[in-house]
Amino acid sequence: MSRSLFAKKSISALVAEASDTKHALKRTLGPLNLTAMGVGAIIGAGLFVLTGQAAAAHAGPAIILSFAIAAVICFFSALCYAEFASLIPIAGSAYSYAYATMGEFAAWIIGWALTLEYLFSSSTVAVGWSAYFVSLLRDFGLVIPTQYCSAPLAYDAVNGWVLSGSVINLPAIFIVAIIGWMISVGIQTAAFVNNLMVIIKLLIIVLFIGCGVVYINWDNLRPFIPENTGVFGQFGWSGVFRGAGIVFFAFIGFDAVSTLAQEARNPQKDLPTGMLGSLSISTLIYIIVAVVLLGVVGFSQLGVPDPIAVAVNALGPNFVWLRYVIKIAIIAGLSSVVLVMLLGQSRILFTMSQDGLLPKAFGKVHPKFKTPFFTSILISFIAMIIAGIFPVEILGQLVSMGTLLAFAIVCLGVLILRRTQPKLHRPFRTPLVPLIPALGVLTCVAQMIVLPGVTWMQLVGWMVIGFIIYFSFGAKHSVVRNP
Ligand code: ALA
Repeated sequence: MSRSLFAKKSISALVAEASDTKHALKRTLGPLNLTAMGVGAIIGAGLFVLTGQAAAAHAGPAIILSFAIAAVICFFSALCYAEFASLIPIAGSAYSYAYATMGEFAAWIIGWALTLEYLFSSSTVAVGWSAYFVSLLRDFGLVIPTQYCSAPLAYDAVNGWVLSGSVINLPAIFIVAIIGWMISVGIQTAAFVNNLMVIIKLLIIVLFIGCGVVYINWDNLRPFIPENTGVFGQFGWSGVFRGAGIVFFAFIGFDAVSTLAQEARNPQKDLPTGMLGSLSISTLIYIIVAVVLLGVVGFSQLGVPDPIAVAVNALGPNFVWLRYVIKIAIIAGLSSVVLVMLLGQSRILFTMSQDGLLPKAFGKVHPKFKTPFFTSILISFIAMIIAGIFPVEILGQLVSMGTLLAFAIVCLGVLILRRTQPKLHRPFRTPLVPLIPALGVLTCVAQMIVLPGVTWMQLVGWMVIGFIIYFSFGAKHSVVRNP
């Protein structure tokens, strides 16, 4: 039994499966599309919602430093992802990398953790989308009653889970439904819509920077690291690190590019470009936006769900038009995150099914749309339910937990494979091995340790569900174990 848990798939078998025409997805994505998919997944609620709150409560102007720290941690993982993606360009992403290096059980754990990342982040961002959408409608005099646009469940440290009095978050369900349908009926349509939304998102960010930069009051950025209040995490250096933990969410998504491996025209070269390119673009944007945001408005005013809107208001009456434009663009920008995350989730389950770890229906390609139709519809439905009933903070922390676990295992995988198969031809090589992967593992684990106890409990609960599914189905039907 224990030997079977460590059953590995050879890299050549993995690569051969990807070219199996019976389950072939359509290869249409080039480097630009892949980079756009990365930017589509990365820039979202982290920038448009969390930046202000993390600055106001934890880091002050030094949120700029928090972004830089979170970026460095993500680069460690991205460089490891890039090596694997060029070596094993499979839609299963980190799940497949673990299958090749650590065996089936580790692969299952990572696949299940990735579900926390992709499925739950699409729901988290849909909840952020709902807030901006409701606020935009309100600007036009249309009011959705609060009980139909917020979560019926709430969590607080004292009482645990309680009913909030709301009924359901309808706009969050609505956006997942639309995007879920879009990804189900064709990758080209989805990529086109994503590109459009990414362009809108980038244009508005450039517009915000362009308008805001002349209004920066450099005094707002002093002192750069406000003095600690005496409580760990409230300003000072501990606040900078706590801020980095929060804005880590803003970088999640570059790895989703690797799940599109089987739809990339030249995956070995273009996946590393897509991942590292989109992460670099996003890092640059985050730091510049943070400088402008905090320079225009003092950090103490930014503890709101729509910090960018607060900064635009501060620009004065000449910029009233920008308020509406910004909200519309942010709504588009958040939609693209939901889109790429749902895509990523469907591709992971698709691959797990082909390995026999999930029922065959998950691996079926629709004859006309050439997409994993059943999986796409099913996960969209589940994401709709999660988005409709859960509050955003709980979802966000859970996403970070699942992502960090996946990142740590990928970094560990690079260390293992370099030792076990040093001679493999790696089209992209992580630099400075073992330093970079080792730092990747350490920094991810350190960030996991500081996440709240409740998130750990949820991770354990999630994993227990995963183990039940694995031992009752996956272990019995695994293709590797029962050839
Ligand atoms: N990085 C994505 C966002 O910030 C998940 O919305």
